[in-house]
Amino acid sequence: MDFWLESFPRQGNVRFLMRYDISVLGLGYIGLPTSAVFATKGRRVLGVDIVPAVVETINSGKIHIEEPDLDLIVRAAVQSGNLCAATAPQPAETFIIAVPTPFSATLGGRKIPDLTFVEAAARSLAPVIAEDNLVVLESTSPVGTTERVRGWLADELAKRHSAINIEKIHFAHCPERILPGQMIRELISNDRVVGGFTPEAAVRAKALYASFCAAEIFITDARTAEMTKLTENAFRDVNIAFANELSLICEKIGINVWELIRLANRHPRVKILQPGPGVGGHCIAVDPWFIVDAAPEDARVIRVAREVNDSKPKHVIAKIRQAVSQNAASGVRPVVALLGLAFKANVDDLRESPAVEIALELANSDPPLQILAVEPHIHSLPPALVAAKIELSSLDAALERANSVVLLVDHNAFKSIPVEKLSGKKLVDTRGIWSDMG
Ligand code: SAJ
Repeated sequence: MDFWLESFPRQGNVRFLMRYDISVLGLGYIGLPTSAVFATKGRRVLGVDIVPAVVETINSGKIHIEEPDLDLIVRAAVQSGNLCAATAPQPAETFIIAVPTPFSATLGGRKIPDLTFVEAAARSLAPVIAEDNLVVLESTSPVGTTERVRGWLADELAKRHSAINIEKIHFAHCPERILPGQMIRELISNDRVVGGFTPEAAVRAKALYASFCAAEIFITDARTAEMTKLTENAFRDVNIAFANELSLICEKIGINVWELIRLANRHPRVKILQPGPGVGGHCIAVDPWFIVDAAPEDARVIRVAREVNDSKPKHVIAKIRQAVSQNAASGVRPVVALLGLAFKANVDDLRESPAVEIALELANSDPPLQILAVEPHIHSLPPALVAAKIELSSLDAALERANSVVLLVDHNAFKSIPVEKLSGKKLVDTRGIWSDMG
């Protein structure tokens, strides 16, 4: 670890500029666990986030997201002195970019990737980068983004008349593969794919991740690594779309889709995923569009799968309206309990959640429906849901008051609801946990 006199952090009257082993840009669902795991392996890590509240929370040893065991490992990392956070990068041996890559606009029905955050992160390195540094792009990105990161940094260095030679900086893509809800375990135990802009960059990146990754690390070029990550998520999306399409077909012809899939999956080479109210989160609902954007004429199955999954919330809304109209017809004022708002089971993450889409659409219908949302993983509702007059309720209170109950997320908390608490209510089960109740 090197020190220069000048700035950060203050030590008496002298200010030191510290060079970290690793600096991680973006302290969200990927950057924070990655930073903490490196820090617990003895690396001196600076996490960088543009949101001051996030930086303060982490520096006080706490976390701003919900993920099993993450609080323990962040607290240990901060207390050891190996992890701290700041709002701007400092010099480091290695920089890891783990910022969001959403889509920005829709063009002819296609969603277009938005690389604004990656570009800003790449350019922000110009004041602190040094020759022989390694820059790793972890954010899931369209093919060619690692090369663009290099281009943005080169451009920024040129603007600053920097003497640093971009040829002497190493660039690699090392996409994360961890599953929310079991991130810490998967960070250590999942195989990784590392793609170098040059073979030397790949070797450097492999050595970096080998410090904590107990599984195999495979080396390739940056473009193949980018496409590998997109392919994994597109594969899952297509498989879920198949299950969602089956659920629509089965509903029409009177077959229990959950039983159907259970039976079909007894074939040794069949592994169908589960239907649901749609596909949410910041990965599977987004990444396949990066492939469609790259080759719109050829990515036909991938595109249709996205459309099938995106259309599922509308179908669920229609089913709920049908249940509610049956309540109304029998003279009862409809009160709808929506069980779950998160994008999937046992997480607090509401990003791109089909459950939120369904809740908002129902609450804003004419005449508006009274909606009780039950989400045990959050303490308050996001402003849009509050504005729509949706009420956050406990499970017991919601089951007491509602005459229609809709299961949107298969949280563990919902799996043990006694049958008698549901009797006499209209039920819509989008996850198949009550499917045997008829
Ligand atoms: N879903 C279904 N049916 C299923 C499985 C999932 O409807 O059978 C829905 C979920 O309810 C959720 C969405 O799909 O709304 C996505 O959930 P997920 O658990 O499939 O995936 P993510 O988004 O939490 O994490 C994925 C993972 N990718 C793959 O499994 C190929 C993870 O390994 C990646 O690291 C992550 O995307 C990412 O960051 O890209």
